[in-house]
Amino acid sequence: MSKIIITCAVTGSIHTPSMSPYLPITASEIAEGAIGAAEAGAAILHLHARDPANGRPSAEPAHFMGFLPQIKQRSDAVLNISTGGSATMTLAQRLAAPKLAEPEMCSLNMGTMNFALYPAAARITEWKHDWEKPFLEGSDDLVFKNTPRDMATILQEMGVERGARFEFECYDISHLYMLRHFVDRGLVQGPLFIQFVFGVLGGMGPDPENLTHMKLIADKLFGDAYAFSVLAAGRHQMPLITMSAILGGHVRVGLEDSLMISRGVLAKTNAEQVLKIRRIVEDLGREVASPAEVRAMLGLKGADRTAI
Ligand code: KMH
Ligand code: ZN
Repeated sequence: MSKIIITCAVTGSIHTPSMSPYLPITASEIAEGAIGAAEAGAAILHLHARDPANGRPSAEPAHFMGFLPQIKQRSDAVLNISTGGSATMTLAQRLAAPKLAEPEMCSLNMGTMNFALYPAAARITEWKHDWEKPFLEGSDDLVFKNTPRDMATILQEMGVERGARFEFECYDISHLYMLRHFVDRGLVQGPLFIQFVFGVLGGMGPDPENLTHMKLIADKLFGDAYAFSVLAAGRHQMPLITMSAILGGHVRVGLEDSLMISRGVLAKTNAEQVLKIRRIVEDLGREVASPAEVRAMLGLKGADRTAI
């Protein structure tokens, strides 16, 4: 089995400040969270930005540039900037910071879907900021738009024109066939890094059968031209990424995907989750890949060719 890639998704755009006091919000919190995760063994850092004043998901390049240079200076990890942003953002907003920073990696979401966050609102009794409740409750009538034209635009503007490689976010079997379509169109070249995403309400559920089936279909569609990673939301995170490690896949942790470190216990840092999965996978006999090894595995352009 190949060395295992640990990705850490530091803050995301799903969780809101009232859900955990440990959710990184300011530039220094995001930078410290990312650097701590890298020091713990994360080779790829998946990054979103937030408005430091209230923790709201932000597409502002200035908010990204508040932490990107620090992370680059203080770690060798691969910087992977989300092009997904939040479902509330336009594509132009979602691409503003990635186009400016020209990172080694970007995420690419492989289909339009529902991205339902509203069930979480019912569990919050005290709100820190006015925007949180409507943000979460409004997701019952929100479409996370990723049309083929949107995907082609991202592949062109981030891949062809800026040399980024992709974390292909696949929430469903249909997304694998869409990725195959873009391979056939010549807009995507291997080695492919495919993120199987479980437990988002609007995507596939966190059932182990879905993981084995996603792998079965990805094997059929991509042969040995791909590597898969797994992320799972909330309490499903550790069981499913452990299953990925057993199946020869890679793993993603981070407070973007789960706020917990164990049942009923909030994670205080991203590094805690990195260290937990690192202990598990090393006990299973997997060796953790370094950023340099990940760059070789995924054919990345190198940290010196970013604009950060
Ligand atoms: N939030 C995760 C479920 C993206 O940033 O492009 C998927 C994700 C999407 O990370
Ligand atoms: Zn993300």
